[in-house]
Amino acid sequence: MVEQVVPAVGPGGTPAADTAAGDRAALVAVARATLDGNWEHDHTVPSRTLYPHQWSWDSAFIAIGWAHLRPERAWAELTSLFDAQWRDGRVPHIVFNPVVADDAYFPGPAFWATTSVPGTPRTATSGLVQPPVHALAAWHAYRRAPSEPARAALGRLYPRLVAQQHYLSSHRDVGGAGLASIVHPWESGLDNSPAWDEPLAAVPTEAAVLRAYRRRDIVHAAAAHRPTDLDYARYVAIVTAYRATGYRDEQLADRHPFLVECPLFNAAMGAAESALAHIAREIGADPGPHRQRAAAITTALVNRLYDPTTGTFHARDLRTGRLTPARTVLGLTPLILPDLPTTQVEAILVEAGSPRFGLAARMTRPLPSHDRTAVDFEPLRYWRGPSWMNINWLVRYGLLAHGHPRLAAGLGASMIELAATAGCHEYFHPDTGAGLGSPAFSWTAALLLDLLAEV
Ligand code: 2M8
Repeated sequence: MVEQVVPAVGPGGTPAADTAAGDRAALVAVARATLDGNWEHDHTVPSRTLYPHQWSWDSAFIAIGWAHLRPERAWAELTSLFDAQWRDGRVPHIVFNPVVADDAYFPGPAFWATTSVPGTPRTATSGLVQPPVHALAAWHAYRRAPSEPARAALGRLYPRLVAQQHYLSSHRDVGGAGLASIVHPWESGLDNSPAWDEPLAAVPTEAAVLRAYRRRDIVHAAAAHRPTDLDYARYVAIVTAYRATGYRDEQLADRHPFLVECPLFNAAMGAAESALAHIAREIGADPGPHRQRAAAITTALVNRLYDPTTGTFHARDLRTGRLTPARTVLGLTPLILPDLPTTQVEAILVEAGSPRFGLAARMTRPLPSHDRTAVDFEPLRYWRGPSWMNINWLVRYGLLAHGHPRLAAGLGASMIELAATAGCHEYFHPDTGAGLGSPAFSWTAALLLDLLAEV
């Protein structure tokens, strides 16, 4: 059954679209109802139907929303995620809820088989990671609702955030240039982005893999909005290869079929060091090493992933050594780095303001996930065109960090308008603004709350 599209509903059951777009209280009520409905003991599921477990970068964005409503849940959210951190420091991209049926989500715990791997928690998890936006989110959540218990929670989280960074910089610097490689499109968070088309096409698949499992995503969402069966076969093949090594990273360079340096993943890793510097100062630790690492990651990102001929950032495929050609919204996200040089900041503003993305002080729709003018732009298929709240929130955060409040205000207003009209959907049609995917999606609600706190 395809999940029903539910309009945003204000208090008393009034559709939010009927209320004034600026009806802040009604929007807060919708966002609160979404987060409350998805809260599960010590974490928030992204969606009750499509994603019934805990997801790593979702929890980071969700914690920001809880900071506005119930700060203790922000810290519970991050703490439960980091309780599943592996001994090597990796924070798994999915933490499985043991009471949810194994076949409620594919690939479920039996497929990942992590509990028999040394150094893993008792709870079943995936073996992959997601963009390390957690330090940035923890610092942002703390600033939204500072208190003594919050500072204590931040202090307990700090060594775990440091271990997360250490895992990425030591185990995942496959290219040897100071950036982390992702080993699966799922690690990017933008799973189906055109940025992965070339490296993914080179992943060998066998016909047997295509038949050996049943997808659950297309039970809850329209198949035309989701990755194709061939994409899924490749996703499964990559996990199977990694799982066969016990999720060890030592031989990634020699054997692994998918190795890419992603602009967002590495921008998040650099921004995490800047956030850790703030956190360290707040809790009485030394911010110096974090500042140095933030500067080094920013330099490596510019050297490795910025293309002066296109004026934007691209992903680098380590199997071919080439930058992938797609101009996706990933290219704009290095703006979250506070020390990004002026040349790249200005280039990103040009790219973002072009017809490809449409950033302006007055704009109707938020940024799409892919270049609107590209032949492979697909307004309905996830991460290949639709607008997503988390990526727009990150770009807006970067605009503020680099002193562009008018552009940030234009982007923020378009984001609020989207949720006011369509509700807290997972993603949105980039032209019509229609809600797509899950109709009660947690990070949309959480980041809407954060935006509303500023208007
Ligand atoms: C989507 O990814 C999962 C796999 O991790 C899926 O498609 O089944 C992505 O949008 C990802 O960024 C997100 O974290 C996850 C849960 O919301 O869903």
